[in-house]
Amino acid sequence: MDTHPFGMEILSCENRLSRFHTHICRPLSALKGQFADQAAYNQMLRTGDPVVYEVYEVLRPVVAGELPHGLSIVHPGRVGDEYFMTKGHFHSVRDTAEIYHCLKGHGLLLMQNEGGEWATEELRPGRLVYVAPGWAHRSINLSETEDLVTFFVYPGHAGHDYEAIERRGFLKLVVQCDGTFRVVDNRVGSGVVER
Ligand code: PAN
Ligand code: ZN
Repeated sequence: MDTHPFGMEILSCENRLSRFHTHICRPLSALKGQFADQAAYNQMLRTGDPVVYEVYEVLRPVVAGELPHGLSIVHPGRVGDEYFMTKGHFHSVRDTAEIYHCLKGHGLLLMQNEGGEWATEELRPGRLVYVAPGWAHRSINLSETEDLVTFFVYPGHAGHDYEAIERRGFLKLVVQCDGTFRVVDNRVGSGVVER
């Protein structure tokens, strides 16, 4: 991989970077078990498999001094009352942070740590969120119409651990209620019902 400095553009109109290595599209079918309303999830899949989010990433060598970075685009939509969102993950190396900078749209970064604490931070254009080391994170699009576009950067040796979230979900769900969003308990996440 090239070890020289480089520059690039964030192409806002097209929601992409002028240079990147990977472009991942996550369709609804890739989020099996993540949305609480499974009947709504299955129903939605019967009529298609919409792209829930996309990621453009500039990869870097897997070492502590590097900074992989990219653009995350969560499309608008809901499964039942629950907004479209990313899978969410811990970093494999727990002691690694991340920065998200919102460029477009309106969303939430939902976070939780292994001690059972949780937090949300709103994402609006110009707003930055610092995901502290040890906190799992998921981006959620609260808009009915607009994409949620964020720029992220994290340490090169962080790695991604999806398993804990896939197994138990997040402690909280973010749902639409009376025209606004609510953060509610995830009864599955609390272990009351097995997913
Ligand atoms: C981001 C996320 C991106 C997609 O690059 O990977 O927003 O979310 P999932 O990885 O949860 O599908 C990041 O947090 N990297 O560490
Ligand atoms: Zn991350």
